[in-house]
Amino acid sequence: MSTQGKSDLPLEAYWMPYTANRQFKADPRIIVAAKDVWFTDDKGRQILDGHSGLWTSGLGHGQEAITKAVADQIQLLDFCPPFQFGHPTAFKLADRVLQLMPGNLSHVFFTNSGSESADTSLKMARAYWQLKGRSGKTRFIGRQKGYHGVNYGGTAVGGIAANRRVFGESLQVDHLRHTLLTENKFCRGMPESGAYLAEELAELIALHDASTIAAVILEPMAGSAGVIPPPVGYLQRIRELCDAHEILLIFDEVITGLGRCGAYTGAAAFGVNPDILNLAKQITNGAVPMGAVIVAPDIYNTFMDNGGPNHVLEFAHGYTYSGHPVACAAGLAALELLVEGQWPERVARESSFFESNLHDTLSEKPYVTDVRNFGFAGALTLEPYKKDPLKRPFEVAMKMWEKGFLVRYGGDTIQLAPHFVMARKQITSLIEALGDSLREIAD
Ligand code: PXG
Ligand code: PLP
Repeated sequence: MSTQGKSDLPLEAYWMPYTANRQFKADPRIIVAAKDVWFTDDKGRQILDGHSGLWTSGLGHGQEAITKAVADQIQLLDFCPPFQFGHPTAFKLADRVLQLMPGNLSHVFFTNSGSESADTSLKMARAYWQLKGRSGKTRFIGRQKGYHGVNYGGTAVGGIAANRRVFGESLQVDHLRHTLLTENKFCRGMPESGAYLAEELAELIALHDASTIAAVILEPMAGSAGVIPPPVGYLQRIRELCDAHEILLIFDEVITGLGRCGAYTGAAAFGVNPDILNLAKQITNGAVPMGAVIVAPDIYNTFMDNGGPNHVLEFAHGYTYSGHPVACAAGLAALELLVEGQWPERVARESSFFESNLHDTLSEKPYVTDVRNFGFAGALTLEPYKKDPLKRPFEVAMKMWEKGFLVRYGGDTIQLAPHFVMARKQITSLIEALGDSLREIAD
């Protein structure tokens, strides 16, 4: 069936985010409905969602318990000022989130997105050291290929060149080398080799001195850059160095959090606990925008202990929509489903099926130069056209859309993120369609 055809929509006014606007408006891909693992497009076609929305909706779309919780909440309390006032659902959700968090993480600050979580966590880290009387600790360390959203702090610590270079410098940041090593190509799950790259942190500490460094921020497994699982032992060594030098460790778990890695957090999956852990996306199953920053007791207590008189606020930060009642209701319902259905456990059990299917079907296909996976996340790197690494993934994704499958393409990669609830035969059909698409663009 042709996917081409004029749209009746007024396409011009909307400046679309992270989108090739000119190409899209010439050949629009309009989604009008979603249920379970399926989208419906404006031609009435059923599209298998191979990316859980945008890593957001692992439980499947249109979950009735979430829809109902949202409807009930909006009728009861559509808005509550979050500054100096509170509503029950925010406290309940914070408490529920904590039960799923690793280590001693103890307090939850709500945001509306992963980008806001990133900037909130960076501001917390700097303010924490100020309050401790260590005001020189202001620098941050990120990692090449890291993604921490699009606000200024997240852009500065991020390490995807195309997302940074036109925006100028803002924070003082150094970047660890990424862990995408040639020797690990086609590795299944976590690579055995590469923990030595954590020693770069020791070198940066020697260069700047720990007295100038506030925090290291990392995705435990890089997501947007195309699924880069950490080498065995790498995160452990980063944690040791942070402890030895009194540097906070922030895990950006916007993708890895709440099931994708076959555990409630990447921290739990990889066995390393951060001081600050950022969530978004899956916290409401994508139904309502929301993010969260979860901190260790020492961080919260440092703010409380240095807050001055009781009527003075301890952290001059917050969003109009922090802990929005409708988002909190969606979050409570989504976490209830996640836990009741034991979906992270299913991801852990089924990840070897996904892994072998992905590697066995796609490793030898045209243009595939690498395949990587962990949990229910997988990516291919494709051989670039001369001077244009972006074009081939675009062509493959368009071929997939024609066939009735949605996959994410970014940089020189194609990314797959099956829903936690996706049936084996649907996973197989997604991966086979990708293999066919690669063969067809090669013809
Ligand atoms: N941190 C991480 C680790 C993310 O993956 C953000 C922060 C920003 O979240 P918001 O909600 O502000 O977008 C993200 C978002 C991709 C892709 O292609 C992934 C994201 C965003 C856009 C594209 O994988 N993740
Ligand atoms: N800009 C102006 C003029 C505002 O009044 C506000 C919030 O009151 C903001 C930006 C920040 O908006 P938000 O709290 O939704 O991030």
